[in-house]
Formats: sequence, C-alpha cells, structure tokens
Amino acid sequence: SFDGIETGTGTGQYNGQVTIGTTRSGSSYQLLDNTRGGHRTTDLNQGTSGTGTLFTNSSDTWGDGTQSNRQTAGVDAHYGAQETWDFYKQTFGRSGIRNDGVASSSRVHYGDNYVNAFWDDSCFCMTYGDGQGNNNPLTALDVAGHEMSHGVTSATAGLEYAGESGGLNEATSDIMGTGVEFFANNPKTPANYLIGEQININGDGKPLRYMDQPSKDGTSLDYWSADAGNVDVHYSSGIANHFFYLLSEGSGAKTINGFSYDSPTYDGSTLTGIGRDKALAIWYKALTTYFTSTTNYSAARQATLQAAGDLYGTNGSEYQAVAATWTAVNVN
Ligand code: ASN
Ligand code: ZN
Repeated sequence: SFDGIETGTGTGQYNGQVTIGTTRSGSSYQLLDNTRGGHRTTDLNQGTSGTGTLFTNSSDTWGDGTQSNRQTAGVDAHYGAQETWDFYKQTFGRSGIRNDGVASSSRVHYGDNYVNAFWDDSCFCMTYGDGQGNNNPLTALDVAGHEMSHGVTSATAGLEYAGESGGLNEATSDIMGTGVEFFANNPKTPANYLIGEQININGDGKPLRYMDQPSKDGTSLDYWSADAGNVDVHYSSGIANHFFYLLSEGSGAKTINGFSYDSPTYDGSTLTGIGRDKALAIWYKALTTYFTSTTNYSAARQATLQAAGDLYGTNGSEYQAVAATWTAVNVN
C-alpha cells in the first residue's frame, strides 16, 4: 500500500488485543493516528522531559501484552487516546480536547517507578509513568479518559483545581473516564463505576476510587459537608462521583457487568436512576455551558438542573431526578 493511514493491531497489558490507528511511512509503521487529529504516542525511555521518540515498527503489529515489550504501554496509551477521542466525538460531537479537531499526544515510560499519570495543558500532552516496579504502567483506559478529561475541563469550565471547584474538576475526570470505559466496551476492560481498578496503585489489588460509595476508599466524601472545600480534590470529588452514580443507576445494591455496588443516600431516600447516557449528557452540558472556574457544589446543583431542563424539560422526570439526587448527597 501507499504511505498513509493504516489500521494496526496491538496487544496492550490492560486492553488486550485492539485495533489502533497507525501510519505507514515507507517500510515502517508509526503510532500516529491521522484519523483522530494526528494523535501520536512516544517513548520517553524513562526520561522526564521532551517529546520522546515516536513509536515505529517494521510491521503494523504492536506490543505483546507484557511490560517488558516497550510497545505494550504505547498500545494501551494510544488506544486510550483513540477511545477518548471517539467517546467525545460520538457522544457529544466534540472534536478533540479543545473541540478544534487537533489531537493531543501521549508519552509513556516516564521516569523510574513513577506511580502517576498526568495531563499537561502546556504541551497539550498526556504522560504515563510505569508504576511500582516499572511493572504497573498507569495506562489503563479509565485513567487515560480521566487525565485527558482534565484537558476538556481546562478548555471549557476551567474549574480551579482547589476547594470545591477542584473536587468538581476531579469528579468530571472520573465521570468522563467512566464514560470512556463504557463507550469502549472492551472485554478485557469490563466497564464499571470504579476508578483505577486495573493498575493496582496501592499494591493491594483494590481500585483507587469507588463512585457508588466513595468512602469505601477510606477517605473520600460520600456527602457534602462543610469540610468539602478543605479536603484534597481527589476526596471532595466523591460527592459528585456519588451524585453521578446515583443519577445513573439509583440507590441500593446492584450488580452491573459483573461488578457489585451498594449506594447509600444521605436522606434515606430511594432513588431510581435515569441511566448513564442521560447522566453523562447532563454533566457534559453543565460543564460546557454553565460551570465556571469558581463553581462550587451548590452552584453545580443549579447548573446541572439548568442543563437537565435544557435537554429534557423542566417538567421532566430527569429534572426531578437531578434535584432529588443532589439532595441525596446533601447538596441543597
Ligand atoms: N493523576 C492525577 C490526577 O489526575 C494527577 C494530578 O495530580 N493532577 O488527579
Ligand atoms: Zn485528576
């Protein structure tokens, strides 16, 4: 074939065998996806700066599912960016993180034993460490969707990363990262309302966060309290994560996709969910239309009610559900 757009096959550590957008250049292939804004994935080779080296290969088959193959983390990162792009495009009509058709880039193998992943607006790029023992890379699908959604929040509401607005910023990333996971419907990454369940970040095999009952992590808030503006943003996010779970699925015990949940309410109310698709639509509309840099929980209640009214009418069951669900996490 001629130089240009190809569809490769990769084997990731988390996502298993996946098809990925690649490019052929002469006799070589690249992790460069020109069907999605020109997203490229590079190898930092344990460095901590620069753009890294574009992954290239003599064939269009990438990685082998083991971390010792340097391409494997590249496959999961490239796929994560691809599914995040497709999720935003197909769900909300959003063309890339800034809605300008331009892709971010992804860098893997950052540093040594680096147990984090992060979005950076200044390079418009994603970065993934290799995790503890350089053997648990942070390249899981919900993590990818979480981190790139920080870019979307930055390009839209611009929620300040501190206090209650910071909790809403973090929750937006967990909500959209979860949206990406359900959208991708990958059998090796069965979708759920847990965050980071594949990366073993604490070495105990447990997820990093639980949206049905955030306090299961030992620290996150299930309900709004006067503390919400003072705790780390990764814990105050629990209030909105819990809101999103309850709005989607309702209260009480439930098993979805093989994952068991039990979601309580502050006021003892019993809630019926409106479904994840509507909950996502309401959150995205609020994020991109009504949230500002200083939106707090009380303002988020108003903003999501406005969004629900715009989408489904103020007399609809969705509008009532948004109100009842915020009350159920003690946001009034
Ligand atoms: N992984 C972290 C997060 O997205 C990176 C950070 O500290 N912002 O929350
Ligand atoms: Zn985050």
